[in-house]
Amino acid sequence: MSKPASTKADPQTGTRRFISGVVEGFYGRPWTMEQRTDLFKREQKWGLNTYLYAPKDDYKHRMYWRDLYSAEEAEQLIALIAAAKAHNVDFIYAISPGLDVTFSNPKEVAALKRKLDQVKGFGCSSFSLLFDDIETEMCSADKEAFSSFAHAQVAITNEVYQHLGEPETFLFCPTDYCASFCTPNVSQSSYLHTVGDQLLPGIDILWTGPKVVSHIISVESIEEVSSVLKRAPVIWDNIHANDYDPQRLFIGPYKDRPTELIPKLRGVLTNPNCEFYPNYVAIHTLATWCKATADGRPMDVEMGDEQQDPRYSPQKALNLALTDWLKEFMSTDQPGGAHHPPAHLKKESSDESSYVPGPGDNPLYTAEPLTLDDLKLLSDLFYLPYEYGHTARTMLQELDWLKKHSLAATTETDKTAEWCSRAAQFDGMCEAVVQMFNRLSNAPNRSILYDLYNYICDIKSGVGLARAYVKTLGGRGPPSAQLMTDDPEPWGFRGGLSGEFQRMLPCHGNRDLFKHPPMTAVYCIRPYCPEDKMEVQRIFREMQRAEEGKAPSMTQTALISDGLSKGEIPPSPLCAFILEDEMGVCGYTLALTDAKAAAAKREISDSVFRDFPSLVTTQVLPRVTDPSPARRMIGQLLSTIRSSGSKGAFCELRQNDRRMIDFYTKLGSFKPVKVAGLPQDILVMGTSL
Ligand code: GDL
Repeated sequence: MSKPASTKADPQTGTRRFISGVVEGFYGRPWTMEQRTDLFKREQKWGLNTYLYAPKDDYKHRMYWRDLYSAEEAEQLIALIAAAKAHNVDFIYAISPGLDVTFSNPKEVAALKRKLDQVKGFGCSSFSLLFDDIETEMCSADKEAFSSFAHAQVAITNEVYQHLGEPETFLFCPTDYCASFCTPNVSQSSYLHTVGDQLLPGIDILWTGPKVVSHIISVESIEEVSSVLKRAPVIWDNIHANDYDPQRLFIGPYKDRPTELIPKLRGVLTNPNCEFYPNYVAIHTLATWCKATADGRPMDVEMGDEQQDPRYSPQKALNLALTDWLKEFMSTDQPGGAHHPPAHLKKESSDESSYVPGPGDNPLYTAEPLTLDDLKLLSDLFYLPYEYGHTARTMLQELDWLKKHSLAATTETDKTAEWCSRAAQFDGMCEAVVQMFNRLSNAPNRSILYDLYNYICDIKSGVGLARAYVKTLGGRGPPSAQLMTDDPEPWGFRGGLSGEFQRMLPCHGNRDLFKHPPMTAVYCIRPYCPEDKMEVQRIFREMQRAEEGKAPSMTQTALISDGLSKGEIPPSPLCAFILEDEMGVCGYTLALTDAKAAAAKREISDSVFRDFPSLVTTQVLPRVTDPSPARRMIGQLLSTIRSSGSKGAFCELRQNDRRMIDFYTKLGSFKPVKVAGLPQDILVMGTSL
């Protein structure tokens, strides 16, 4: 008898364990049974406990969800479920009926039960119903039977859950599975509220974070959604998913999810790259992350990154993963072992078939073995969806610099010494990519290589073109005219029709990750000083113009806080902060601890000041796409106001300023305040301190 899977309740403490592992939930070719079994072994070795079976393009998971499994398929699934058990991995069988199910038809509910009963008969005891990526409009029969789509989904899910005997693990994936899908937002989403209120408490809910592919998942965002869902979500993490772009692969570490999240979540399942073998890093680093707060203590004091997260350093986790992965690359997966050791290591052999060249013969082909640096470079080139690795960024920056500083004349002597030295360094970096490619293609483990092959070939060609271009700029190599027009081979114009379309779009190139790296933006929050007055005014005017531009016919009601932003009223001492990025001041927050005097001319009822004596105003330029710096800035301001003895603070917002209304709403603490006599276009939001 195998031990119970480890997501089940701990028999000693009775508490449910953190769900951790992998969801095979991507579009495209599903993994093979052999790969899945391999996955279970790894999960067990690395301390992960769950596998969610949800391959989007498997016939009987989604498109033909009603069809029962044939005897042959059943045999395979039974073996797979047994393999998961043998490795102490909880196998969760998911089904996606949402493409065409009629929720109100009892025959449909019966079909769903029949299918899941069949899988239960295969030895599976954990289940999941997925309603992601489906049409949200209900058919007329369902519209008659249910008051909303959420009600329909909840009804069928609760019924199936009870039919299966309330399994210990049962997951539900909502249609609005990330914040960006919620209307108008998470805290006001009626869909999520219905799910949270009516889904039976034993059912857990999947959530991908702020977006489908979330760059950052913050603690605040999880607290917000948990309060609506009335339970901690299980993260379905698409950070390493690559099914949306055939040129991208993600071999960077699990990152930008603070470990403080762990106690606030029910679990994390990563939905990684479609290619099985390159997921080594994705899964290994997730396992390291999950270990970070076992028992609430750092597992390995060495792992933490003092600056960022004391319990987990993505860089160190990556190094650990790559070191282990290298061993796997070097172990042959070919029957009989296909690896040829370098000739000088070959023992003299009497075996007729092993050829040893004679003195005048061609020497045998030898390739150097793959190194850890090769894998670090590979990871840097195929890092994460919102971030290139360090070397990749350097290469792009250098190419950019070399282009910009190349003189019109094309001879080498025209170039400065700096240009030449940087061009030589760039060439060296390109050569390292070629060498990495050569050593990878010699690696004994062919399965890993074949999964990587298209990607490394692609990057080798891309880098090769850039290299030739820099040679041309330096007056070496063929003139660029020849590079561009001389009847090139097809690899000279890459990307096919899709590439053609992309290059024709006006935004082509605007999203270069290295020019707008979301992660490398560094913000500084500092106290306001009188010299900032002009900058604050400038930002205020700029944002006011932007709002007027959106609704030009509306004359704007003057706000008390406008006086603060324009510098007509000075903020209270210590109650003003400035947000700066590399380009300069990009936001501010100002307050009056006692706003009553400033509001004297306005007819605001006294009750507002009784509950919220202080006034705050905040502006942030739209170039600050990351909401956290502004949140932190206002957090600092509120704590200063609190220490001044104030009970609460309010802000005035224009109804058409959706951006700032959204900002304050997402802070969570500010709530709309009813104020008698307020002009219609003004909204007041307040927070108690
Ligand atoms: C999605 C899909 C998922 C897909 C991923 C990345 C969820 C819940 N569903 O929206 O199947 O692999 O995006 O493209 O994430």
